[in-house]
Amino acid sequence: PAYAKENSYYLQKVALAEPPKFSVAADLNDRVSVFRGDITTLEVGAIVNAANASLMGGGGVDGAIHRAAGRELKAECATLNGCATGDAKMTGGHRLPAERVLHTVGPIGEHADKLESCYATCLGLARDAGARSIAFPCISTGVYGYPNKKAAVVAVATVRGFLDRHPDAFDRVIFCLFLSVDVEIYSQLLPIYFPLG
Ligand code: AR6
Repeated sequence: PAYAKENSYYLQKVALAEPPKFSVAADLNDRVSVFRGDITTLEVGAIVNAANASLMGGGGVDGAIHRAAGRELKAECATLNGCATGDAKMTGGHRLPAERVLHTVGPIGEHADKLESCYATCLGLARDAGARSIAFPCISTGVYGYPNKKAAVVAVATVRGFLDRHPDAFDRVIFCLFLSVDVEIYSQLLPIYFPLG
């Protein structure tokens, strides 16, 4: 996908222990936030679904989204011919409060380039569709087994890279966290990637 490449800089450059140096330091903090809870409750421009290649539903956040959105979502997904790992496809939100759903397929296991591509592709598609806000679950960290902290680094670094290049693309990018382990990890990472200045 076209959006993935431009963010690679941050992934190579940034080591966990070492705070990165950004050209834009302080003015993006108000664009990101953390929400702890169920992503299906969020009234945003787009929520992201951690789907599988069939796009026909499953467990975890995928199951929750399909239950909340209703059978019309599954009917729309059935027209999309599935989705490759690292790519994303968009549908309406149907009965969700969110306007759209970006269905992305995370890697099974630790494949940073594919996970980065999920985040970057969703951001690009949501922006192109006119969404002003987008909420991400912790893609691949459940059933697909990506280690939580390594996945969070990819997530936060990719969002940081995208917002550096497109600072006005979104009013808000939300990391929707479901587990306390992720709350702990993101509360450590976000001040590093989005320093207060
Ligand atoms: N809102 C927000 N986050 C949630 C919710 C929710 N309602 N429910 C679970 N999570 P997973 P994956 C968190 O397993 O690893 C499915 O069967 C969860 O705690 O949903 O990408 C698909 O069909 C975890 O932090 O997604 C695929 O087959 C995160 O969402 C496969 O699982 C992701 O966990 C995808 O696996």
